[in-house]
Amino acid sequence: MKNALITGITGQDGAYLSQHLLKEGYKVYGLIARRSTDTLWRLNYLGIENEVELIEGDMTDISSLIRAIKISKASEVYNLAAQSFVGTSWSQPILTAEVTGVGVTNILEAIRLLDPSIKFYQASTSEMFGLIQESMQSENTPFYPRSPYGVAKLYGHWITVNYRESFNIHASSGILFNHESPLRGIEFVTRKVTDAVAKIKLGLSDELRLGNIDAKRDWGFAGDYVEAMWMMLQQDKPDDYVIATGKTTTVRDMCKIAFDHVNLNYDDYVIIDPKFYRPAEVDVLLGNPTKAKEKLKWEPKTSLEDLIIMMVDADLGRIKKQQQRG
Ligand code: NAP
Ligand code: F7E
Repeated sequence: MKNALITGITGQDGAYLSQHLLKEGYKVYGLIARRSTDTLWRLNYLGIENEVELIEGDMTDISSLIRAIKISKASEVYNLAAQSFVGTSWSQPILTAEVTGVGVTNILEAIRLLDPSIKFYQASTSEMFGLIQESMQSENTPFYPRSPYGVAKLYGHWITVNYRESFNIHASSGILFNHESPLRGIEFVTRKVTDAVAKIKLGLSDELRLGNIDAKRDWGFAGDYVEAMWMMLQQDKPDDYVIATGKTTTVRDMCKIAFDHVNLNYDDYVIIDPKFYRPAEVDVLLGNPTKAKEKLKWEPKTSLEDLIIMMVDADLGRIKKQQQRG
């Protein structure tokens, strides 16, 4: 049996990746940061809370990472932990740099010191392309990050490449475009929309305040994307891969899909609120997943329509349950 360690196990991707690795027969360990509230709701939602082993630790505390690697005896480490909300990265730029950027070096150092044969996955992002330099972004497109988050992730990406080249570590960087699910944090635009649509439909709200709805994103389903992470670590050689659908859609059209699903007109409820504009915007992202298709045999399985409908239905179900509980 193989052991895996996931940092960020309580996040959206951490939950789906745990589920996938359990299905593949792994013993799954997760790094869990100390918080004053319960962070296990996603593992709970998937019914796997008791199937994973949690080890306390923090990306900014290298001794806790060394401890987690020793306890887990992991042969694969998936680094998903991050301050991952772009908006917050302007109000907490230094925390974002320390967790999302330097945190990657902390875990790579822990691997280098303990056992450089451990395979490593870094959760890189399409935000590194930012102000896009090519209309479709691939592994060869130059980067131009537009937020403190994007800048921190670019550091994480290059330090991963550097440890691969300097120390021969099997370290891969997945450049993942936006991926969503019913487990997405409520601050991200898709979930903000699907939650609001459910509340409006059930008479609990009558408006949805958004920022730049002309922004375009290449959105996929998180459940599909975690499979690509695992596939990268099963390759003979480490590498960088773009994971995307190859389709881009405006926030406005994504809203339409969500409202249409419950027979409402988005125009009657969406209010543009400049409070949600960003100091520097990433206007459009569109990924080219050809390399992942050819080398990993990975393909996205879920359309944006199916994804948004899945999320609206999950939010409707959640809110109805809460109402029944009173
Ligand atoms: P998420 O839901 O925000 O999860 C982030 C995880 O990081 C949570 O488990 C969080 O723990 C943990 N974390 C935050 N600060 C930490 C710290 N100082 N020490 C230890 N753990 C810490 O993010 P996600 O959507 O699953 O994304 C997973 C990774 O992929 C992230 O690195 C993200 O930046 C990257 N990414 C995401 C997307 C996307 O579209 N989802 C696309 C490209 C890349 P708590 O629960 O305790 O806060
Ligand atoms: O914004 C616009 C916003 O916050 C998408 C993270 O997982 O994916 C995510 O980052 C777009 C932006 O995701 C609102 O301005 C309009 O153009 O859902 P988001 P993101 O910033 O693309 C990447 C790949 C990551 O790596 C990140 O970790 O939607 N938008 N109005 C809004 N966005 C939000 N959040 N809220 C609004 O009201």
